[in-house]
Amino acid sequence: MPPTTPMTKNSFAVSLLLFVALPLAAAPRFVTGADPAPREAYAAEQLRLAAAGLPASTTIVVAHLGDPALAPYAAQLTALTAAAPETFALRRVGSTLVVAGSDASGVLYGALELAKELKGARSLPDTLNVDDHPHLKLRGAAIGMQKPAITYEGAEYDYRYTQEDFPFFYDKAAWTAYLDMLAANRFNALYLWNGHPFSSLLKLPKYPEAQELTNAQLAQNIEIFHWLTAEADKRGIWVIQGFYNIHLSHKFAAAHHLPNHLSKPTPEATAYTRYCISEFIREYPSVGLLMTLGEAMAPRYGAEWMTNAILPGVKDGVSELAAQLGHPVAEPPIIVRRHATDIDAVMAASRPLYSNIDTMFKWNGESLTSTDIRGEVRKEFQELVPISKVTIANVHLLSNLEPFRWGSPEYIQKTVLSFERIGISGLHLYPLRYWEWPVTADKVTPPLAQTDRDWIWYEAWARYAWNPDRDPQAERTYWIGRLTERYGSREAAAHLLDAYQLSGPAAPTMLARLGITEGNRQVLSLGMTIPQLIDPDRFGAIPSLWEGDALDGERLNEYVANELAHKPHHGDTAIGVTVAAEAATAKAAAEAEAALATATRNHEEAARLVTDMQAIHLMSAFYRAKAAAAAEVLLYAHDKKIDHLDKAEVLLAESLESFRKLTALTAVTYRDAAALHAPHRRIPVMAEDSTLHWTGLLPVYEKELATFRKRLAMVRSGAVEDQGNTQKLPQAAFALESGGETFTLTGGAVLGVGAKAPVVADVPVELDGMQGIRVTSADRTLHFKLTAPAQILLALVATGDSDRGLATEAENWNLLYPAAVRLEGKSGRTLSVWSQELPAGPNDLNLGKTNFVVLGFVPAATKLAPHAAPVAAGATPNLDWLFE
Ligand code: ADA
Repeated sequence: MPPTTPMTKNSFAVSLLLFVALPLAAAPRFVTGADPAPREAYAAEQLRLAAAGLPASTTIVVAHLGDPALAPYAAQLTALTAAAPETFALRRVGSTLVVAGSDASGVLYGALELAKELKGARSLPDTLNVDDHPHLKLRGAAIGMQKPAITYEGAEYDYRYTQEDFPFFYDKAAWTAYLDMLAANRFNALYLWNGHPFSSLLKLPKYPEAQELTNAQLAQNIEIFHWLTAEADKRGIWVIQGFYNIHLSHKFAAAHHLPNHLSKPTPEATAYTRYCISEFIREYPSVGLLMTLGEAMAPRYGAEWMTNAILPGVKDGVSELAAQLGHPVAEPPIIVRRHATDIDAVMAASRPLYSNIDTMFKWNGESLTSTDIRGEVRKEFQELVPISKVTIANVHLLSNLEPFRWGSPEYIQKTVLSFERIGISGLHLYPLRYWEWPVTADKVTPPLAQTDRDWIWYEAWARYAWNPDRDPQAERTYWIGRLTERYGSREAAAHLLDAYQLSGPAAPTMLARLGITEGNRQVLSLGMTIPQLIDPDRFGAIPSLWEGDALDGERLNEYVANELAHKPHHGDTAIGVTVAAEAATAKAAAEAEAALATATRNHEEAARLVTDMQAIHLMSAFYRAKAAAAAEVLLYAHDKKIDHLDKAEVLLAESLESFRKLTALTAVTYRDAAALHAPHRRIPVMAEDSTLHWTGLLPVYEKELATFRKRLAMVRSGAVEDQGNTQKLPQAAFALESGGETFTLTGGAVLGVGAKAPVVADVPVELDGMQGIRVTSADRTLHFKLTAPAQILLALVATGDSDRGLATEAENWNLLYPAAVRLEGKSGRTLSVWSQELPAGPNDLNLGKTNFVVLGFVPAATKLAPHAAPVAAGATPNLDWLFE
């Protein structure tokens, strides 16, 4: 409340005047429901402000179905039914405006809609006859209570809620503006992500040793979280707190001599987590819970953990709450992610015990790559639909869109239409720069707010989550209207809309056809090296990246194979998408430039849109030339004709020029390329302070071209060197206890059981003769003992999604020897070797559904240098030496 100031004689006179001029007492009469929920009261208040100018004879009725206030209008409201949540109807009946909701949220949306319509109008609308309802049930935005770097005792995702780490969490004015924005866009959920939020939000009296914050900080957090959830509730927004499993309070872990993260349940961790959850439900009954059952916990423990820790915790909380309130309490919905767990087992075990479970799955991984999905990813979504109350598509991380402005309404509309076709009924939307909420990476002081810069990102997703079935022509008019409000002229608005739409598909299509991963291991805008383009598999390419894309097409290797075989190309090819992206983004940049000349408002932001469009264009030009260069290198590998390398040299130089321009531009416009600065970001190079900006990559690409020129000279002179080690690796002792059988890794070795088990054709010298373990147990679990800490060497033997399993679920595996073990068979398929350090003593290895084979163990101290294997006949040739 603003402080009241004593009234002087003069100010009294002024206010009297105002009173006369603005007949406040004569504002419309409001009739609200008998017992309005907080969101109905909030809505009525917004409407009261917007309707203040209407004639005093107006009556405005605001109520939900079943309330006597609506009884006189029953005949006009026959279509409204309580069975359709969040629905509203707006009517004019004589001099009465009726806002009727199927429930409190319906009232909220109806009142906000009418407020928008009236916008201070002085007369009643001639007619008012609106019926509307949402298509997607859950429409949520996410915020990370996480930071660009891992800062808390090396534990991924764990951050304490403190003023130092998350100043925005304590800023009530900023929250209010954000929540108003969400409500205006009809978002009805807000997700907060964190590893272990419980010790930041709860007192946990049973485990005083778990407390991680000062009493004062904890008290402030509890106060602010209650405030936030109540303010959100007023706006129809359900706050949902996310957590990972099994993550413990670090203080609890230390007191109990446990690691901060556990890969399997223990009785202590189960009791502690169960208690945290029950306390959370009791303290914050209206807040939801979103759980990631992996990544720390092995996928196979998901069901056990749900039934022993999570669900009992929820039920304890509900019964304690019921006892406290003296009446039964409904079981709240909980949300389980499909990520890094065996979701079928989890749901099969959980559903008989708890019916209110929603599920969530990543739409295109951690990037935006397509408006629809097919293959395995589609199937995985479809399997969730019948077993979930609500199936939520998680539009996660957007690693390929960072750091530029992105907001193609057309692209988003198509995507939500695909959601509907699949049966997905929830949207979970990440911000474009997740790891550094709430600011953008633009070099602007003070920093820009994401909600402001990326307004169209939020508005478009929300608009189509509410209703994607809208006429494209009408949509164009709508967005031009919105952009006109921002930039002052319709002409500028039309150009800007075209710029957004034209630039939209560039990053999605290029990543799907050229990239390594849809995960945040890769930052598309920083480019890729030639070895990454010609042999993405060696860098851990994830099949779901292109298999999840609904569009048929060819990756670069397939494109080249078809060229060589003189076969026709099909769909979106690696070369085709880059050519299209370069052309479309050139137009996008021209459109944005034209807008700048005609914008009459927000010039500075319009100018930043221009430089973003230019940057996306330069990035596309870089990829166009570089993909073409890579294709020439692959053709050379096949026919050894040097003119391919000559062409590659020209194209590579061209791509470097585009990158140089991109660097010069972004040196002025951006602080960095992507907000994740942790070292598991590896493509194009590992994230370090020096490689976060284009300026750090330019030398990499300059060196690449310089090296290539030197090697090209060698090729021309006929001196070509070979690659590969000749030293055998030392072995570490292990005792296999159960789950598999040992074998010697060498040509002819069988890597699994059964007739279809893969057979080794040849292995690099350093691995030849190692003692490995092939898995024989049905649940694919190995138990073994190590006498000393060792590095385990492992390969994935399944086809299809196997590599994806490792790359997305276990960041602690390192790709050691890409494409090193060649298998027998026509395809000449090669397996990559992955490594990880394991402690001495008993070990337990299980990768869920992923088929693997242990190739051997080497002492922990052995220095393992990742390198590509020598070219084996039939395998994808390794041409790194041309560039490195
Ligand atoms: C990957 C990603 C993480 C996080 C995680 C998840 O491991 O690298 O940043 O997004 O997935 O929870 O889905």
